[in-house]
Amino acid sequence: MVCAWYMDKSDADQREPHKPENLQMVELDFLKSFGVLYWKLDVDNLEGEGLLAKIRKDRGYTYEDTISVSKETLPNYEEKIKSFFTEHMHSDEEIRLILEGTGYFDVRDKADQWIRIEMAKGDMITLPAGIYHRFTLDTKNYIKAMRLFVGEPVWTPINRPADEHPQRKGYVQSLETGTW
Ligand code: KMT
Ligand code: NI
Repeated sequence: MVCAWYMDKSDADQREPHKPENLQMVELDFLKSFGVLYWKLDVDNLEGEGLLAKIRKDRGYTYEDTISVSKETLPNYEEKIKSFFTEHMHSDEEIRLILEGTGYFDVRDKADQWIRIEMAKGDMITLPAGIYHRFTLDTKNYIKAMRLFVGEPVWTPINRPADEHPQRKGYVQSLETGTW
């Protein structure tokens, strides 16, 4: 099962877990209450299992590629790592299925607190359009993920503050109705 927790506020390396002493874990249902969805997939038998095909169909994902984040494989590595960890949102969902390695997605809850989600092989997550979030490798410095998208992909991060952005406004509004 996926592990997620409220982060400490220490300024230690972003790649450390940032678990406070009074650790407060977060359940999947709680993540879902602000639009973050999670699935566990068998990545060694993706087509056989059928769950990815179902998710693609249900959610309209039509595009996919892979990204390998390591010093050796990612062009402009230092720059990318920095921009992944700069708090931002997107105009569309961010969808990632982890194929190899590990890393952390940090998302803001409704009270604007950071929750850290530990991602490893087989973990699939979608972050709704407009949610403030960021990503970091952990101290093992490697992750490979499938990126999915509805239509032609737009990966552009829109850094916080972006409260006037239409998708941000839409997200804040859907937090009140809470249907995902
Ligand atoms: C992103 O947009 O944050 C990324 O693609 C990070 C690497 S995928 C785990
Ligand atoms: Ni992002």
